[in-house]
Amino acid sequence: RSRIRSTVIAVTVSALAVVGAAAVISTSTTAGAAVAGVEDEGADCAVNVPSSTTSNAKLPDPFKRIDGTRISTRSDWRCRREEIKKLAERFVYGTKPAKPASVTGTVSSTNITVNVSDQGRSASFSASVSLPGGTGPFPAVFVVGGLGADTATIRAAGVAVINYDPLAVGKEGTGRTNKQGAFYSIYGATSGTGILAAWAWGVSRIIDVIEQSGGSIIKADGLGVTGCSRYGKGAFAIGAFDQRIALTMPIESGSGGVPAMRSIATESGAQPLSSAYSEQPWLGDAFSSFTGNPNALPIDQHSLVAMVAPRGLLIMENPSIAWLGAKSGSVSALAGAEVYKALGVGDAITYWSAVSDGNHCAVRSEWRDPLQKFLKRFLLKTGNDAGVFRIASNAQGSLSQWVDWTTPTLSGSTSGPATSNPPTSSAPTSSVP
Ligand code: MCU
Repeated sequence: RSRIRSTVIAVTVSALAVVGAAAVISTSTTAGAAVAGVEDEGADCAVNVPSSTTSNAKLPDPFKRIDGTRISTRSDWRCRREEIKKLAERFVYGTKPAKPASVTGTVSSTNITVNVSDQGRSASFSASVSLPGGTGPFPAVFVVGGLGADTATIRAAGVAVINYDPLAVGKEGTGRTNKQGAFYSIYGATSGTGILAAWAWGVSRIIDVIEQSGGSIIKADGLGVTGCSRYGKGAFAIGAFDQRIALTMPIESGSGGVPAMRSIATESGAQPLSSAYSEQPWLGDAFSSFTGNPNALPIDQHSLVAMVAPRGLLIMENPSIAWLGAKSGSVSALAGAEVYKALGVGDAITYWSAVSDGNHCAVRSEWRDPLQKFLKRFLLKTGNDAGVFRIASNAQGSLSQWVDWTTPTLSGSTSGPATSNPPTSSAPTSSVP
C-alpha cells in the first residue's frame, strides 16, 4: 500500500500499519466575532465555471475573478472564495453536496451518530468522542483516520477529540466506478466526487448534528480538524470546504494535499500527480485531465490555503521524505498566506517544516507549542499568539519563482468567521533555521 520510499525507517512502517487499524475505529460576520459561521457563506454567489481553462505556468492569481477583474475590497473575498470553491470542485475534488434534506443524530460524551437522507437514499455513520477533563461544553478537534495527531496535547488543553473514520464515508481500495461508503450510498457508486470531498461531506454532517444538539457537550463554534498523510489531505479538504471549522491542521499531506501541484510536478522525488490520482480515488474523476498538465488548472493548492482564510491554519510538513513534497508545501503556504495578509490576518497561518524526527506521522515536540497556541487562539479563545513560518532550509520554495501577481491592499473589513480573540493584523515572519 505504501509507496513511501526506502528512506523511510522502521517506525514509519509501523505508522503506516496504523492505517489498517484506523479503518476499524467505528465508531457573514466580522473577523473576531465569536460565532461559528456557516458551512459555505458564499453559497448565494453566482459563479460561472468556465468549460475550458487557460494554461498558466505560475500559480494563478487568487485575487483575480473568473471574469478577469481583480477584487478590491475585503468583502469582495466572499464571492471570489466561492469561485475558487466551485473551481476546486469542478477540476480537482469533485462536488461536495450541500447539507441534504434530512440530517439527524445524537451527541453523547462518548459518541456521535449521524443519519442522512437525500434523494430517497439514506446512510448512517458514527464517530467516537474522547472528552478532556473538566466541565463542558468543550471545543473539539476532528482527528481524521487516527494517524499522527497529538491527541494528548489536544486533550490536555481542554479540547475534546472526535475520532473520525473517513473510510466509512469514502472507502479506499475501490475502482472509480465502484466507489463505496456512506457518501456513495447516497450519491451513487459512479459519482465523480473523490473520497477527500466525501470525507469533507461526512465531517460537515457531523457538524450539523453537533449544531442541532444544542451544544451542551461539544461547542459548534470551537471546531478544528487534523490528520496525517492521506488523512492530512483529508484534513486540508475538510477545513477548506467547511467554514464552521475554526482551525485546520494538515500534517505531512503530500501530493493532493497542501503542496502546490505545479511545483509538485517539478519537485524531485515528490509523489507525482498521476500517482496521487491513481493510488486511491482521493481526487475527483475530473482531475484525470490535469495529472500531466497542472498548468491548465485555473487554481492550485495555494487557492485552497486561501479558502481557509481568515480562519486558523497550522500546516505541518516533514522534509525528510521526498515523496511528501514539503518544498511544494512551502510554495503553497507562502502564496496562500498572501491572501491571509490581504485580509488583515497574516498571522492566522503557521507553516512548520523545521523538524528533527524524520519518521512519517511522528508526533513531534516542535509542533506542541504552535499547536497549543492555535488551540488557545482559535478553539478555546483564550489566546492571541501570532502564527509563524518555520521552513526547513532544505525544503524552502521560492515564491518569486511561482508568483507573477502582487498582493493588493484590500479596503474594508474581512468577511468570514471568527479569526482571533480579538483580531490581529500582523504579517507572518519567515525564517530558515
Ligand atoms: C502522504 O500520504 C500518502 C501518500 O500519498 C501515499 O503515496 C503513501 O502510500 O501513503 C501516504 C500515507 O497515507 O501514509 C500513511
